Amino acid sequence: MQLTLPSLPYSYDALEPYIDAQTMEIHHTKHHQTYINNLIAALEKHPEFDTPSLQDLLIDLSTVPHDIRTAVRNNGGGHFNHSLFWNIMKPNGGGKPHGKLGEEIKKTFGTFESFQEIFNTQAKSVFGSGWAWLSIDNATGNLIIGGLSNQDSPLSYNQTPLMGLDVWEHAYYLKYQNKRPDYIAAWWHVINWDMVEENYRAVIE
Ligand code: MN3
Repeated sequence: MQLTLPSLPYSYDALEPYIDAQTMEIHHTKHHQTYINNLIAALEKHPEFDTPSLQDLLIDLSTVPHDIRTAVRNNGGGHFNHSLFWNIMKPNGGGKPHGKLGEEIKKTFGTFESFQEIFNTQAKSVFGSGWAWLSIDNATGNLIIGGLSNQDSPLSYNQTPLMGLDVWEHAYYLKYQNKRPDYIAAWWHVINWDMVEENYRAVIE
């Protein structure tokens, strides 16, 4: 399992003005790093536990020793979710998805705009800390938009995440304060649709 902080594929100020450099740096070097540190500390309590990949760990949390299961759920989820989050953003991103994902979004939600509206509503209505997700429901193969609390990962709910929006206050408070809807609106300008499409293809192909 990769238990080191992944490098960002762009600089901390690359997503300006939509996401500010200070937030990106603290989010990456402090928050994400802390999830990794706490995950390592939890797993060290059970050296006998044959740790699978992070993904497999989150897919089936029931294999995790009981006394560290919550720590693994929170911090393993934090590590996985943030690793995905950095990669589905890029400078000069945004626009609309093309290719198979674009087609599937239209098939499922009617138009890109209605998809966006449902996603925004979900992101705004996460109570407290959590994420909004676009995932594939593994049981049906359908696209699904949902909100999850804390660092829960769609992986633990029989879903495969394609993209997620971190709506913890630490993701936006320095620049947007209490105005989560403004942060959500700005975020659409930095989505890396090529990567979301790649995540989609990895599931369907
Ligand atoms: Mn975060």
